[in-house]
Amino acid sequence: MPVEKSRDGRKTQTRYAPPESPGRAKQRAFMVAAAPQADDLAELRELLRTAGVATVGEVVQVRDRPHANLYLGPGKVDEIKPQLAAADANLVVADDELTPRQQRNLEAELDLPVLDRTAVILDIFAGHAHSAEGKLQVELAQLEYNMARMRGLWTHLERLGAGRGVGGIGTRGPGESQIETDRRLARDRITSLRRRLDHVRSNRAVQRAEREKAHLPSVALAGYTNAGKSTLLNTLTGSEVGVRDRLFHTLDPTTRTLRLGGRTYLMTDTVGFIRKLPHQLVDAFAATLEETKRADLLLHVVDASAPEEELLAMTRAVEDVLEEIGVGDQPRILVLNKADQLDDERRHELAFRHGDASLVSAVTGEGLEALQERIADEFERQMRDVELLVPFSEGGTIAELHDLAGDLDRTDTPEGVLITARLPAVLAERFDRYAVNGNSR
Ligand SMILES: Nc1nc2c(ncn2[C@@H]2O[C@H](COP(=O)(O)OP(=O)(O)OP(=O)(O)O)[C@@H](O)[C@H]2O)c(=O)[nH]1
Ligand SMILES: [Mg+2]
Repeated sequence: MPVEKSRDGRKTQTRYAPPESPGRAKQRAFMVAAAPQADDLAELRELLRTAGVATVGEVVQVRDRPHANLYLGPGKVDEIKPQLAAADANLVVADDELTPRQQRNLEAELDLPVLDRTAVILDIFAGHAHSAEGKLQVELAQLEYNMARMRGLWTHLERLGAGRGVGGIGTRGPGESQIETDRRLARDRITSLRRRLDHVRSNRAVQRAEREKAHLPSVALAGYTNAGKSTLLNTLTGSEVGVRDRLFHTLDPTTRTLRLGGRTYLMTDTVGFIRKLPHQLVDAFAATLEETKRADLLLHVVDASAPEEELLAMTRAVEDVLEEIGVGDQPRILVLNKADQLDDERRHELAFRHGDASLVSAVTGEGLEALQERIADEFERQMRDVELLVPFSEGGTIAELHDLAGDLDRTDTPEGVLITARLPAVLAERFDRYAVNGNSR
């Protein structure tokens, strides 16, 4: 074994691996996909880039559905072997979630580690989770993903054991019992994670209940990952939420206050969506997306610099998940972001195809004033005129009304403060007990 001296004088041993040549990525992934139509795998490349993996080649096999045992057809698998060698790939990544069997067989055939899209996404989430809840959610999703694979490994070993006579009457193969133990440990861990998540969530429910007591009208930003949701939140509310040209930068919902026309709103930034979102994550993040469900108004943010077909696919992917998690039919505004990236022709096309959308740029500020007016209008449409008599002792209520109504008329009378204002209908009910002669609508 060669012994080298490192620069600080300590001796280091290098095992097998030759010294890395500078600038050469450690993980060199070759991307494969079995898809009904040709695809350029740009999104998988972005996912890998976000995960810190270089891509050195790609093959898409057009077929109705993936091969049950191998994902790609056997002929295709033979065909790519020399390509993998030529590209010097040390990792193969499939653009779909593989069954444990597909993964195992493909690894055996290609003699390289094989990962799938779900594993890449889970890895990114694991790297980006900061809050206690986010970390628990990601660990839970990872365990559930691994459990399925362990089960595959387990039946695999069982078969090996049976075939080779490992074990014997009444005994279990050592591999098998180890995996049984691992599975039991994983199950215990899943139970404990679920319990802790419940606890964290009930805390968040308390916070939310408090916010709801304040009854500020709320707006949620939802949309595909990298669409510019956080940037928009920052520009509109003057905050500094993290923004990066990476997928799934935001995992935890962040709420800020937004002032529009003298009124206060709450605006929440949420986790981004992606096509073929691993179902483990949909489950894990359903509670986080609860914020989206509870918002009075939804801004669906789309990256308008994408080609039309991709834009439609991204929009659909988001709508599908929203539907899946049971987001009802609360009012939404489609926000086409990154307008600064568009030429005149594309602007016209967008105006023609998505006439009711707001075209904005969170970076240059273009269109934001109009968007703010639209937000205010949405709430205005559901406004009620109220006339209230609030006792002097209830200063808090008066302050709250100022916040909610922006402009209001107040007259001091011997019985208290007489207030006339326009309030969002959902909030107006709260003040019914102060109503003078019933509130007019
Ligand atoms: N040119 C341009 N770039 C933008 C605009 N808005 C956002 N970006 C860029 O798009 C990238 C993603 O922005 P984010 O705000 O992090 O996107 P996000 O939707 O929050 O993404 P996730 O949190 O990953 O889901 C960043 O590099 C931003 O600078 C825009 O209006 N114009
Ligand atoms: Mg974000």
